[in-house]
Order: sequence, then structure tokens, then C-alpha cells
Amino acid sequence: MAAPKITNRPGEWKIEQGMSGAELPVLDMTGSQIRTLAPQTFPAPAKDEEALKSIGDRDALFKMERKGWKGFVEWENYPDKKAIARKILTSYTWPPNPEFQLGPIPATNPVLPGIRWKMWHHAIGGELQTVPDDSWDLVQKEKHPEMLHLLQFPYNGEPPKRLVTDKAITPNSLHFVRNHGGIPIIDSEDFSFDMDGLVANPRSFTLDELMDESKFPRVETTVTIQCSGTRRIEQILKYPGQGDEVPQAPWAEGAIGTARYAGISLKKVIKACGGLIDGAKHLEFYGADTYFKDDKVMNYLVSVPWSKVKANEVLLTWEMNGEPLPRIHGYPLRLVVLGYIGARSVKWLYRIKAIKNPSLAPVQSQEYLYFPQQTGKHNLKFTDGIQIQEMPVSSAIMSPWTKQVVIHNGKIQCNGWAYSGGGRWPERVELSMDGGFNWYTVPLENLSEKRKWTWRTWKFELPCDVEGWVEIVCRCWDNALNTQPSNVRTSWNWGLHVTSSCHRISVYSINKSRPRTKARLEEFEKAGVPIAPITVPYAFSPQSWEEYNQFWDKHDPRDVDE
Ligand SMILES: Nc1nc2c(c(=O)[nH]1)N[C@H]1C(S)=C(S)[C@@H](COP(=O)(O)O)O[C@H]1N2
Ligand SMILES: [Mo]
Repeated sequence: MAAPKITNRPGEWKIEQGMSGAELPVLDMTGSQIRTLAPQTFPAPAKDEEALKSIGDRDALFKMERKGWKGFVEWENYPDKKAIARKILTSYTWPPNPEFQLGPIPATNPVLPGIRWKMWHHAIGGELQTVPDDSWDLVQKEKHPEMLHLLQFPYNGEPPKRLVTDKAITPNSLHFVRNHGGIPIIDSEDFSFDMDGLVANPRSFTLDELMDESKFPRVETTVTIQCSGTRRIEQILKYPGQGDEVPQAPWAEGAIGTARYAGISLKKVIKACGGLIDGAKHLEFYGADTYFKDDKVMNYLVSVPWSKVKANEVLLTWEMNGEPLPRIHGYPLRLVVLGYIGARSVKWLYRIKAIKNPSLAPVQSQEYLYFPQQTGKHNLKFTDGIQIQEMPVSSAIMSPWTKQVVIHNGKIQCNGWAYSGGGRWPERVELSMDGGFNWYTVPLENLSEKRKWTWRTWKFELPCDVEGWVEIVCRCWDNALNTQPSNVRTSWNWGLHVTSSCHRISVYSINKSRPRTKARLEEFEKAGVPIAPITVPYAFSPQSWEEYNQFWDKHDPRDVDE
């Protein structure tokens, strides 16, 4: 038999069904005829040897700047250095953005390798050369072996669901990590940080000076840090948005963690510098890591308004859960901004500058923006987005998992977390098993301790009589009586931030308190056949012919006579 003639693309059926969206052409319907616009293609990686040669010895250009500061390059005071780095980066053609939103998410751990970020660090060379390897070594050393590595470099990882809410205070090794660059390795004896800009007396401080309790009273606070990308995967699975593996890391529900931080209030340090002058209204924070953005290099910079600092809600910290800060979480000095998104809590802090307006650095002005729904690639303007500071109230179910089969006796055991930003806290957690029509309240004794700046973990036995697919939904009410939007669609946005809609999971309910179900489960057990996956056809006949015929003897036939 002759081979059939096939002229379709491989995977044509999947493409037609929207399962390989990256290959779909755009339809332009604005003319008299519909035109198809082919998707962007990318040239093979290449480099301009001549241009690179003219730059000279990169290891010498970007050599160690401060004794005891490995992997640190100070970019912000050196426009010349930035320009050279830019020239290097534009002398290469880099591989394209990996497609993980419109295509399948790789079944690997790390999920994404961060190939381009590694290449960029290697291309700059010097102090940045070994940063990708050093950072990965620190992940092995400081993080729990069960962490889910979303992105190997810059490292982004979250604990598996089972361990997210295992304890109300997250052990350091299980706290999620979100990095925009490599981890600088700074010796505490060689460390100091600068306070400058619009302060009366700019100066620097060593760690010993900051720790001198006669000058700065020690404060300890339990704080939940939540990344505004938490639960982003729900938005991605609904509709893909802006795509880049660092800004848009595909977080699940684990990009949130709670720890007790010790340090001092930043307000006191500003006072020690004689206070703000000349109408300063914001504090700009500098992290010692290097961030790559659109062929440019920079340190990690964001800002926070003075009003927040003045309220003693911005801390300089060096201890996490009674231990020195792990390197991966900002050693030797990290900012902790109470009730704001994680992005503002700058790690490896080396400088604070008092300024008049919010920082123009990309992490403040071009990322962490909450866009209106009709903003997208076709009409993007940064000024249309709200800079995200306080997270709205949110919650998530950590067990069971979506698509899981649950055998129960009329109650499904659920657990999870609830959190609200800005110093609001969860007052009530509710669960529904019918998609959000009827709600059960989680009894207060099933919620962890109430604190101003933290989440509350919860557990609940959710009544469920029905069988088959049920939709379990969870929502929280905070102390200001705010609650969560009902569906992901309601608040979907191009930057895929702030997935605070009710968390919904689909669970296949098998209610063993029903005698018939119980008997059938025993049959499965006797036959030694697992019930999962539910898609596998029966290994034995679910009904004997004897029983079948008995039924029809007792009942009317399928069709009746007149
Ligand atoms: N210097 C620096 N600070 C940083 C970041 C970073 O990449 N560099 N990431 C921020 C973001 S987006 C978050 S969510 C938190 C995460 O803190 P963690 O890694 O300690 O959990 O750190 C913030 N501070
Ligand atoms: Mo974040």
C-alpha cells in the first residue's frame, strides 16, 4: 500500500485546536480580504567578533571592585561601565525567549534553565563569570531538596504544595526564592551600606554600627512575604500574557512564605543621617545583584514612599527565624517592607538614596505593574499600569490538588493559606464544593494565629455528599471585609500579576459513606486493581448479566407500548 500523501504541517490538528498557539498566524481583517501575518522568526545565535575585540579584556573591565564582595558589580554610579556592557550585549544575537506559555511547560526540575541569563553573565565576564554556578551551588546548600525549581538561573523556586503550609512559620530552607540576578557573596566584615541622596548628612554604616542597640533598638516582626506573581500559573493556563522567564516566572501557590525577621527600623537610620531634606518623598533601594533588561545592565532597584518608612514599616534585617539571613535571602543585609509585595524587600542591600519621586528603575516603573484588561502587546504603556505595592486579600488550597481523586466519608480534608497585604489580615476563610454557590466557614480554631503582617494557614473538613467532579473553591475575607474576585478571568491582566481570584480546584469525589460506592471499592481491592487513573477502562465487568437481567425483569422495558 502506498504511503498516504500528507501535506499538513506536523501537529496541524493541535495548531487548529489552539494547543500550539505560538505557531498560529495573526488574522488581519482590516482590509477587503483577510490577510495572515506570520509569527516572528528568530535568527540563529551569532556574535560580532570585531566589535567584541574592540571592547578589550572583559575580565579586567569587570574585575572585583570591593574586597570581600564576590559577584558584585556596581553599575548605578558608572554610566561608562553600563555603556560597555551594553556594547557587549548588542554584539551578540541571543536565543529567543523560551516559549512556555503557548507551548507545553517542560517536565523538568528545574522547569526552565534560564539559558539567556547564564549567557549574558558569561558574556560580561569578570566578576559575573562564575555567578550562575555560584548561585546554583548556594541553592543546593541553603534550600530544601524538595524545592521545585521553576528557573535555575536567576534562581526562582517554591516549596511543593505539601510543604507550603506545613508550618505557619516557614522554615528558611523552604521559603520561596525569587531572584532577578545572581547571588552576590558578601563577607559581613567587609560590608557597609551607604545612605545618600536627599538626606542632611549622607554617610555609610557597617553592620556593627547597625547592630549597636544603644543607637538603634532591635525589632523583631513576623512577616509574610508574597510575590505578586504568586499563583500566576492560573492566569497563564487561562490566557498567556507578557512572556519572559524572569519577569513572568510561572509560579504556583508557593511564592509566599512567613518568617520572623530581626533588625532595625529604617526610620531610625534616616534620623541618624539628619533626616530627609529638599522635599525627599521616596527611598530608593539598591541590591548588589546584576539585573539584565533589554540589552542593559543594572543593579536591582526599587523604591518605597517615605510615609511607609515613617510608620516604622520598613526594616533593615539580618536575621531570619533566629538564624543569620541565608545568602540566598539577602545576607548580610536585607530590607523587609511590611505588607508590600516581595519585590520591594530588597536583598543584598548596599545603598539607600532619598529621592523626590518613585524610582525610574525598570523593576519599579516598567515591571510589577497591574494593567487594565485591554492593555496588551498591541498598546502597552507603562503609565497605564498601577505600580503594585500592597497585595489584595487572597487564599489558596494546598490539599487536595486539582484533578485529584479523593475517597472520603462525606468530608474532604482541605488545607491552605489566606493572606491580605497592607497590614490587613484574614478574618474569615470559606470553602465551597459546588463552585462557589454555597460556602462553609472554616472554624476559627482551624486557623493559625492572627497577626497584623502575616498569613493564616487553615484546615477544614469540607462536607461533600456528591460524587464525581466537584469544584472546590476557597475565599478569604480580611479585616476590612475585602474578599476575592470570583474567577481568574475577572482580573486577568497582561503582566500576569496579582492572581487573587478565588482559588478553584477540580476534585473527583468518591464518597465511601454510600454503601454502593463502598461495595464497589471493595471489589477493586479484591481484584487488586487500582482505581486510578479513572480514565483506564474497567478491568472487570462492573455488572453481572444475572443482575442486569434481574433489573429488566422488575422494570418496564426501555420503550413502552401505547
Ligand atoms: N536584590 C534583590 N532583591 C530582591 C529581589 C531580587 O531579585 N534582587 N527579588 C524581589 C522579589 S520580586 C521578591 S518576591 C522577594 C523574594 O524574597 P525571597 O527570595 O527572600 O523569598 O525578594 C525581592 N528582593
Ligand atoms: Mo516578586
